Amino acid sequence: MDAAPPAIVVSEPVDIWDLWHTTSTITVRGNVTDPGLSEWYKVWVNGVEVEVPGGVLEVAVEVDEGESHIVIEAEDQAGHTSSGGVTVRVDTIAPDLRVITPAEETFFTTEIKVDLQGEVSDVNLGSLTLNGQPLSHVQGIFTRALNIYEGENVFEIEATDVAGNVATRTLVITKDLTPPQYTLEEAISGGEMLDLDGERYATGSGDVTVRISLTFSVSEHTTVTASGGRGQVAGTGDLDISFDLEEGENTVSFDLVDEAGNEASPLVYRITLDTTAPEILVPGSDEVITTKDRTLILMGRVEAGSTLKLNGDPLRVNADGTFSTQVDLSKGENVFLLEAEDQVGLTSSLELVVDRKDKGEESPGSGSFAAMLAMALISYVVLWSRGRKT
Ligand SMILES: [Ca+2]
Ligand SMILES: [Ca+2]
Ligand SMILES: [Ca+2]
Repeated sequence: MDAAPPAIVVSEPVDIWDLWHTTSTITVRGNVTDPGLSEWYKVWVNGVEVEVPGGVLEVAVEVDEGESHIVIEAEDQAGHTSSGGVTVRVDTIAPDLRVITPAEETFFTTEIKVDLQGEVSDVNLGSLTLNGQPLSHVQGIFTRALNIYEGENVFEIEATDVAGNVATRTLVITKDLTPPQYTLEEAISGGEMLDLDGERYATGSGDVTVRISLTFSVSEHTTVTASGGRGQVAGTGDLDISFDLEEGENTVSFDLVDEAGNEASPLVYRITLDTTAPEILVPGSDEVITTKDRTLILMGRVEAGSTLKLNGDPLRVNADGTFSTQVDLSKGENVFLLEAEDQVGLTSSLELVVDRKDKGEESPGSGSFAAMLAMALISYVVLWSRGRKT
């Protein structure tokens, strides 16, 4: 006769109030035996019948987040029932740990302190630490002024719940007080570069765009910005910026800034592009000049900075490009050859023919040729200045 109900013994998990599990699948192990020696008995775990071969109980149970009781029930052939179980605590969710300030976790600064503010939450929050030391919080809100030293500063904030789930935020704050250092290399395409008394000049055919490439070899991560929307480049090592030259003076300034915001002293890059041969302008030179005078004041203008030769001999040119000289005239046709060379070596020439008539001969126009020439030159110079005004 079967007089005793089945006996339930749970060996795993152990019911300890502060033992938390980090998984929702719990393996229940134990023994269910029937001292009454029924031919058979049945076992249920959380209402689901399970096999207990040889009385050995081993079953995986899905439990909810938080505290749950796993119920084990048994019934023998004689109708005796018994129940047992175990209470388990499950927390599978790591703390929600957020850094509100600073806004970025990795950045550069020149500051001596950075304010840390953040928030942590977990239904079973355990500890909160900063670099391994306790970090106090009020209802999950924490604040701390972080001291920042030259170089890299690493701050690890770690929140752990009672089950051992961990959330970590790492701040890498680099303090940098040194502006970027750099060396500069220049290259030109579509033309040729010249150094004239320390000033940069470039020349070309005028048909091909002349382009300058500057390579900044920087000592650290740097952002290089060229003025006038000519480009921006950021990075380490060699940083290239290229831009087209316009005829005349090109002035481009470059700002170099490191990641902490330190600025190198700005580079002002100047280069003058000259692809134009020096134009020689002598009023009245487009036709044969006739005069009865024995001398002629030869006046005109050439590109500033050019050298000028008159029939092979150097002729002084003023800083503004004007020139003037008195020439002797022979009877009949006098040919004057003006040859100009500008600063970049471009050349041009102008031939002037003056016909000196005898005193008795008719000469066209009224007044002296020199007066006519002077008038023409004045109007020409006015026009020229207007045209070149910048
Ligand atoms: Ca948790
Ligand atoms: Ca720096
Ligand atoms: Ca020129």
